[in-house]
Amino acid sequence: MRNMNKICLLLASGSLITSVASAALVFSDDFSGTPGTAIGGSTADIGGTWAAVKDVNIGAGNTLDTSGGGRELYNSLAATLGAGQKLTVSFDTHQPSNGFLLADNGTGWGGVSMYENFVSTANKGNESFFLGIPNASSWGTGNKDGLTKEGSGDSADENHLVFTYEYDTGKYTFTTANGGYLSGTGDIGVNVNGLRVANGSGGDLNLDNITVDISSIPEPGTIGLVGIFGAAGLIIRRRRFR
Ligand SMILES: [Ca+2]
Ligand SMILES: [Ca+2]
Repeated sequence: MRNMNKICLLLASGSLITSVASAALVFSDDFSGTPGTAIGGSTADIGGTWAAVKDVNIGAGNTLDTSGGGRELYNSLAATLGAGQKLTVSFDTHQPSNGFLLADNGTGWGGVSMYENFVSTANKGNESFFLGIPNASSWGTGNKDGLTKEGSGDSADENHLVFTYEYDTGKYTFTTANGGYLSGTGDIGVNVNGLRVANGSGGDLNLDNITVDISSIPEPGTIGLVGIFGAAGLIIRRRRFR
């Protein structure tokens, strides 16, 4: 009976480990600085300092609104995605002040890209995942690191976009607020550590905020087995030394 109690305790501690293996915000910015001041040189709420190749000021509604030209801004995450982990990128959007969410010339684009091996604007590393308006269509993914270039069918300006990527499997999903859903398998083992907001060819986007989360992918099966074998090992050792 005492041994059963010990097994229960060990199993309980196993499940505790699973729930503690938690999520961590590695980037967050809501552009809550003074409207009209440059985003380049400002510090994200979580993450690094925005580095601008083509800068833009904080919009009147505390957003990053690319309206008025091509923008190109970079930032770094507080941690690098690695083995056993899942990346979740979320951002909320509004209609750009110039109204051109979808470029009227059929080639415009705009979005948030996740970068691998990002160091600085002089040493950007690789653009790994493009998330936004890939080419004058609807919210979707770009053809980077195994992602399929496709639109979700949802082109609403007011939106909430969420991208997930599993480091070990390459599996990704992209969802929109109005039922848009894309999924697939991209490259495995992309060491995401930075991001870029950019637009071009007449496309625009208006970002209210961006958050990036890195979480451990729980392996309850493995942890459960470790718990059972650990308990069994303890009991066997206790019996031998009696
Ligand atoms: Ca803020
Ligand atoms: Ca905001």
